[in-house]
Amino acid sequence: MAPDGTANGARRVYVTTPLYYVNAEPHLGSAYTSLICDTIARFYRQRGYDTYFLTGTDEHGDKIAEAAAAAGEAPKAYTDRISGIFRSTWEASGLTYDRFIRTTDADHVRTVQEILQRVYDAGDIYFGSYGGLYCTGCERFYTEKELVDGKCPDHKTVPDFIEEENYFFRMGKYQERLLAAIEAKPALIRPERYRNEVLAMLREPLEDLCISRPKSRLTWGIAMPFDARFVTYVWFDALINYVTAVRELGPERFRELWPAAQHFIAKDILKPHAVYWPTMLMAAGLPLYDHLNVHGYWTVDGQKMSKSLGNVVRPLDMQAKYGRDAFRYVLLRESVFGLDADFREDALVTRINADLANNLGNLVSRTLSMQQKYFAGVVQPLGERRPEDVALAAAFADAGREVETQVADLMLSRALEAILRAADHANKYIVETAPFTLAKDPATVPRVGAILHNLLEALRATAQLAAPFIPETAERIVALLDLPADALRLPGAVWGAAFPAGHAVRKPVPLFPRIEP
Ligand code: ME8
Repeated sequence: MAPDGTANGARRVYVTTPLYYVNAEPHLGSAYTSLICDTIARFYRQRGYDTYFLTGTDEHGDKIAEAAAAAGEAPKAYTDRISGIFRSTWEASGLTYDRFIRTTDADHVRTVQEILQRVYDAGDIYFGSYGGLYCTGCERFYTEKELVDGKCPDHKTVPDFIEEENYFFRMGKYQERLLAAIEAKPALIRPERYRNEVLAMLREPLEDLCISRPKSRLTWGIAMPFDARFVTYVWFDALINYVTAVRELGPERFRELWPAAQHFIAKDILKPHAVYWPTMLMAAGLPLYDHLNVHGYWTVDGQKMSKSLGNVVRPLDMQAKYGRDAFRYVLLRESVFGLDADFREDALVTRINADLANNLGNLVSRTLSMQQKYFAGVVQPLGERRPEDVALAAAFADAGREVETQVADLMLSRALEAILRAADHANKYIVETAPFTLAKDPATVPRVGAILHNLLEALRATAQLAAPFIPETAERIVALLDLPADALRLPGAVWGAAFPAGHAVRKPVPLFPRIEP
């Protein structure tokens, strides 16, 4: 991996979420992947990278047709409605995506058909008959070996035996090439545990993939361009969205952005992204994505989240109750990328109080209130730097370096830990330098001004480092400091150069009021 975590060190990154099925509304799981992607996109944008961020909805196939029927709606009306809920939820969550794509969009339908035709013309799609165990929930055939006690491991239902004529993609033909690609680039699929899982899958012979559904059984799909009696299998359709979005930007943008693609998914959809998708790309003559980033699963109070258990966590409810940044902070802080995590509302409250109210919030309010009290808000000269001032600046420089390496490795919780550690250092600096005591003696008042100036720099540095993770808070801090919004851009001003002589900062307002548990 290039040190900056992106393709060949080219300062470009193309971030994608999965296209969520419209058979459910946004919940903790989809919010988590989307928030991670937004954080990564903001992070690289802040560093001046050419960044493109894609999200959207997956709208074809059996599962969606069934959900529409259950809701008593036509598929088109149903998918318009639920897709709209996803879009408005992400907008209300402050996600900075460049496009919200739907698999029913005309440009996507066209791209899928073009790729199908290309692969067909190249001889990698053939017509044949197949009988197998089919899980409607997963929309795929299972081998006996993959089933657990004869049931789908995900849906715990017994798959139906289905035999029919269909089109098949010669996936098996690409097994060796895929293996070689994964071996040649260790970070292609990360973290390593998922790479190993894929390598284990590829130790078994790779079968061809059934990529059509007869219209007699399913009409809600993209028509096969070479045989109108069939629609396209939903995964062969949906995965192509990642190409559709950047292809629409023109050939040059496609060449630039596509090799910088970083897909973010959870482990549930590892096989389609790590096996189907790269082999499809090979057959279509396209380069592979840069990284497949796979995270774990959230449970709620130790249980799988489900409608029937009534424990579905809704992002908009959480944001209304605790605030956008607080919810976002907790999800990013309480999980290690790649591992499962458990969501508990009491732990969320503890985390908000400890990190955001006590540590970060206090630092902001103490600094700004002393600045008001002793100097009517006006920033004082920095004076001669003492060892404790140098140590404070160094703590933020260290945090800055740590944030870079941790984000490149997707360790967002560690990056946040580093930022909060620096903020904690600043709180301790207040205790140790005791400006409130020094302010009582006119002879030491200039030192009070210098201490507070250092603290204002600490606030600016905190806002800058935290901006991709808790963007609204970062903007509020910068507004309280009365600095222009571009103070959040990187690289930032050197320590001591951000506040011109005579600059005044605002009165404090509480950023994160303590929550009573
Ligand atoms: O699979 N914890 O859509 P989907 C963490 N349409 N993440 C979770 C989660 C949980 N409990 N539940 C869901 C599909 N997710 C296909 C994708 S892509 C071309 C097509 C997140 O609506 C996580 O990102 O079932 C997971 O991979 C995704 O939602 C599955 O979304």
